[in-house]
Amino acid sequence: MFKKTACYVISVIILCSLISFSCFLSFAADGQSTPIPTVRPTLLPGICEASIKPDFDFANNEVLKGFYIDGAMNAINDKGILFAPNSTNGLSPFTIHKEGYLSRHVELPIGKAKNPIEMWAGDINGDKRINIADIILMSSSFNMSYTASDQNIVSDFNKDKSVNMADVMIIARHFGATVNDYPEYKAY
Ligand SMILES: [Ca+2]
Ligand SMILES: [Ca+2]
Repeated sequence: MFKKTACYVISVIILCSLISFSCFLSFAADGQSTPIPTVRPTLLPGICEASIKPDFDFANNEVLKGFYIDGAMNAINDKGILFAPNSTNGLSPFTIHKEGYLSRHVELPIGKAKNPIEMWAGDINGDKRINIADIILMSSSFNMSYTASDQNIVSDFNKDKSVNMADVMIIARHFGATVNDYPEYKAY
């Protein structure tokens, strides 16, 4: 009788242990499968950040200076970093300008953009296209060199203090293009 009772008690203990262990495993499994909250772009106003640079190779970081957006002249610093408030719909349309460059319209999501915004040099007269009129303007300063650090010759795209064939090659990259020829900007 005693043995039978003992066996019963031991069986109950083992059974309870198995049930407890099973519950623990179930809980642990549930814990693992609980989806991690996804960080989603908020639709509230925020800050967007992106780097802006010419699409040609350059050695002088002076070329990164002078970009600006409408209504926020200081939103882009001298290193070409745009840091600006976003609108309420999650995307902010900006038009980026710089003297001598084709203006570019972009929409930026909130947060730090991965891809730089590339700008095309060559629109010297600012008429939203790169054509022969810009070449004629460039010819007026062709073969011109200068030394003054504060002098800004628009046709000197690579800022090597001289307007020469290197700048002609830069303007030739997108000769014939208008502001509508930029590809859609992908931030990521
Ligand atoms: Ca032009
Ligand atoms: Ca140059």
